[in-house]
Amino acid sequence: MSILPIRVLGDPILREETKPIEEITDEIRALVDNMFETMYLAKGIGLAAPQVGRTERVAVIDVDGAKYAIINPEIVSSDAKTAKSEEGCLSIPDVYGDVERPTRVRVRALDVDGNEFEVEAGDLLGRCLQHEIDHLHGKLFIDYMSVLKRRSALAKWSKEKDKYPGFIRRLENDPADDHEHPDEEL
Ligand code: K1U
Ligand code: ZN
Repeated sequence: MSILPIRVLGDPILREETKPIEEITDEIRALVDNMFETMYLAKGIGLAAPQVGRTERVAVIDVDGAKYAIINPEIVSSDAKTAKSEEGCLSIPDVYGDVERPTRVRVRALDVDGNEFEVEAGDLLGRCLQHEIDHLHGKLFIDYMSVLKRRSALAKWSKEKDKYPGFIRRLENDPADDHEHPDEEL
């Protein structure tokens, strides 16, 4: 498996609409595996394809062990009630802000075997599903912030962004993970 570079705010791919996946190939399954590995290393709870430079409609999520790969997801219903809570984004490191969203959503998607499933969720999982599906439509959490709060979030980002030349965030593997395991073959 591989750790994928993460695209950060300013890379135009984060603003593009994704393309539905017509056929779930082994290459798509490998992409999903690599996205999970990248998300875990980045200590995120979700990751969408545009964040790793891909235009396919797929995202991965793991909120407290509720683990999903969502292919061609759609929100089929959302609660009329909304709630505000703080969000972050692996593509806008160190910037946080409150986002108001429906408290619960029902999402229909395909899994990696092409089977349709639905998940209904509130709390952090419901919020994460909405955040990831937004990514698949070129929308970012900062788009929901008030003009003043977005301005201050972007001011913070303008101090951070030079750390990411070419709008690329390269994650560092923990060197402790690189030591050879005694049972591993050379
Ligand atoms: O898509 C992403 O950028 C991942 C993002 C997802 C997300 C965070 C917070 C609310 C909704 C969706 C992250 O995982 S950023 C990391 C983070 O802020 C976080 C990590 C663990 C628990 C809560 C937030
Ligand atoms: Zn994000």
